[in-house]
Amino acid sequence: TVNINDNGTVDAKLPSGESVTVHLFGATVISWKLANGAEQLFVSSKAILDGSKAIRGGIPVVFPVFGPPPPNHATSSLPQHGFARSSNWEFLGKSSSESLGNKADTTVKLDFGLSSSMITEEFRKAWPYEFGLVYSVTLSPDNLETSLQVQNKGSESFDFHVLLHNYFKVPDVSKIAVTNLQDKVYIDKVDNKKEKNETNKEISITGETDRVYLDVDPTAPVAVIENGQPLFTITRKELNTVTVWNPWAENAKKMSDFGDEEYKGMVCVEPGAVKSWSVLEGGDAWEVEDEGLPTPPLLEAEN
Ligand code: TA6
Repeated sequence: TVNINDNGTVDAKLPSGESVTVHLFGATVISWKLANGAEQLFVSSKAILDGSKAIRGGIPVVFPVFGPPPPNHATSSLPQHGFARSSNWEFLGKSSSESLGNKADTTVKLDFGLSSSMITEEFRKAWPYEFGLVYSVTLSPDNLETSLQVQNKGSESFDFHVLLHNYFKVPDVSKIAVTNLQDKVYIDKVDNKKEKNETNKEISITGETDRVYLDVDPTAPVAVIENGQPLFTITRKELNTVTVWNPWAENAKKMSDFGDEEYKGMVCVEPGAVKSWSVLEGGDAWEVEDEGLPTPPLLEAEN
């Protein structure tokens, strides 16, 4: 079933019990539950959901710029992480497994759209390109897939970053690690953006962590593990960077929409294409995909 709710959210539930909720503000996935009702995403208890600020948690869609925009660039006067996560998207419709040609009702796909005519005057002035975004959220029993299609509807080419800012809910950040990033070069935003080489097979989070891993083979799954067992496995298509973030205690206190202790229950693992600008010629389109897989056996064991 799919419901369009009057609080600006769209939710879908599979017969087997899994569910997903997407807020039209930013097309932000704010809930993804497994059949046993276990919530997989972190949304701060202090998140603002009235459209006045990007939602603190879930899966914010970052476009057309990741991080603080660079100077002397078409994105320079946009806010950090661009406008997509802070704009009102429209629900384009759903397609369930029958129409996707799969087995009966094991998959539901929700489509959302944002185009240049829908963003605010302020954003359009800041980034005056004609574009169309179609963002798809596909729920099935053991995974959630998000994909973004970018269309250049104008005649001028534009360049952009894309990133899916996944906030994963974890029982205790001090007990988890992120794996499969060994030997990758990363930009350490906690250490003057120095480029470093990852030597750890398992990256534990013991303080403020803000690293952009570069040239990560999209076919190599990145996992969030606990006691050696994967909680989430993130696979990507086209997205060749992975950002790992946890604000830790001091920064958590500085964010009004982030509870002081909440950093202990989350980790961001953010697939993106943010190392360099992707360029889209007038009239062209570009598509990326990301999915985060929980591992039911552990989760069933855990829950
Ligand atoms: O993805 C990591 C990051 O770029 C961090 O540097 C931190 O700024 C985080 O995003 C959250 O950004 P936000 O604008 O949502 O507060």
